[in-house]
Amino acid sequence: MLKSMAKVEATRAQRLHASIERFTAEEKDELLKEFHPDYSSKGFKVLEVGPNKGQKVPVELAQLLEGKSRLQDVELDLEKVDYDVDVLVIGGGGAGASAALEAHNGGANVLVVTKLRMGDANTMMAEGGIQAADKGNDSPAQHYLDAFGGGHYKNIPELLEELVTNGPLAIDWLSKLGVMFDKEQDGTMVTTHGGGTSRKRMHACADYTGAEIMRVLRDEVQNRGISVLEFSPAVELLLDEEGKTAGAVLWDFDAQEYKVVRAKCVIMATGGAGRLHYQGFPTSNHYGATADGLVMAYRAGAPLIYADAIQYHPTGVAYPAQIYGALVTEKVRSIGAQLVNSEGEIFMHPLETRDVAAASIIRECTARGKGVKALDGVALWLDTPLIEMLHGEGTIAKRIPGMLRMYAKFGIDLRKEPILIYPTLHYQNGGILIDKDAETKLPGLFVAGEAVGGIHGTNRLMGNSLLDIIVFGRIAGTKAAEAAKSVQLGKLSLEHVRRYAEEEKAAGVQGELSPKLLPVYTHGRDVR
Ligand code: MEZ
Repeated sequence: MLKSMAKVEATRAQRLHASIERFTAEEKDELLKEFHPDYSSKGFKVLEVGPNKGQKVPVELAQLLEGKSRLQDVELDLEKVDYDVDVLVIGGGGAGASAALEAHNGGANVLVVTKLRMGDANTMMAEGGIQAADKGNDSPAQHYLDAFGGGHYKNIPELLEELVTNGPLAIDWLSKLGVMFDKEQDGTMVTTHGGGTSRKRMHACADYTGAEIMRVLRDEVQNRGISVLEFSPAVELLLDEEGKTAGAVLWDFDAQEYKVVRAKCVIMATGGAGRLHYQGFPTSNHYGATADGLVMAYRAGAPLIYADAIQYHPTGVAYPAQIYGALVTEKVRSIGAQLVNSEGEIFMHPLETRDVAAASIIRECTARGKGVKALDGVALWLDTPLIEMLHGEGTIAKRIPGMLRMYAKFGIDLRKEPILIYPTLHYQNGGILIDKDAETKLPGLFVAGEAVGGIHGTNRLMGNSLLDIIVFGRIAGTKAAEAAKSVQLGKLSLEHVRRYAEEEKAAGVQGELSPKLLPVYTHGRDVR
């Protein structure tokens, strides 16, 4: 490792202003097919039951989608309703909070339920920024083209249009609520590039963007007096006799008992799946990211889209072990750090889109044998001292203080030495299919945030996730509150869960108990 680091140091000055061509479309295609984990034949299983029967999903997700309901052998009295509300929001991250605020604005009686604490979510861990085309040289149309190309032209056009046209409004809404975006002396927003952007439209709060947004949204939910139940994950959706969404069953972690919520509309905002560790990858995700919303919605009949498209963030921590898999924000590259192999060579443009960058790093470490041994695997260098050579002393402390602090805890000063990285499981590009009102095929079920599929095609660009949680969170809240006004619910039912179990039995599949709720890190021993 030290010999290779010496090569990085020796080549730094000559690389300082070096530029490298982006890959051509053909090169990208080849690279992805050969090296991106989404193309692995081993990592996927074809579903045998449910609305996406016949389509492939990661094996770990299939285990849950084709799993056994936690309520399968439980006697529940659905006449005994513990909470009766207009709008139930499942999930306490940025999408859930935004949805709750707008549903509350719409006059609905809102209940937010969350598996861990309010704000324990991937939103909190988002670092580099939020995209919005609000500068003079930019436009939502330009933003659309960037995201459409990055998503391999598979983004659902009407969802992408909602995302980009609402971008400037989302920044304005957040600013007015109190989010402190980085500004120039004259008050204009500081904006930077991200992978695949043709304009500088990444707005940031240093490298704590998600934490700052979540701080403000959580405060606002609390200040409005919106009811929040923490440590109360939903385990199954409830439908009524006509098949309309009618609430959910919760598991109360403290009381160790099930609770019944009747709701005229439900907003699923349960986030991602990083803690399923697809193909053995580490993850940048928070502890609760176990695809619970996908499982519940799928079992109730809502189709998924692009559930086989997973995002591996190119720069996860590969060393030291204590923060293995944690996120090294893309902003580090956008402000000048280069990806460098064991020989001190640059091998790709630093701002390729994430799928291409991850595949290129994997190729360098495997087929080309130019990785650096780190812990039990191989890694590449991210040459961070270049940042201050380009922009002057103090830039790192000002622009990426979180990164500086994270590494300093382990005696690594990234102003002076490069860091070791490797792709980490970061985001599910796919999820539950919605329309532009954030509603699924299941009447009364809305979705927002990472649980949604289709907005980003099969590869999301940096900063479009913090944007989508706000845009579609707000849409879901507004539309659910509106819809709730005319909903007449019938008798609550879990008949769909029974029917799904029969379908599984007929197909001969039986995966794990699901939703998973919490990941297990006890080498096979479940200590719960
Ligand atoms: O959108 C993201 O995933 C993001 C901003 C991540 C990052 O690199 O900081």
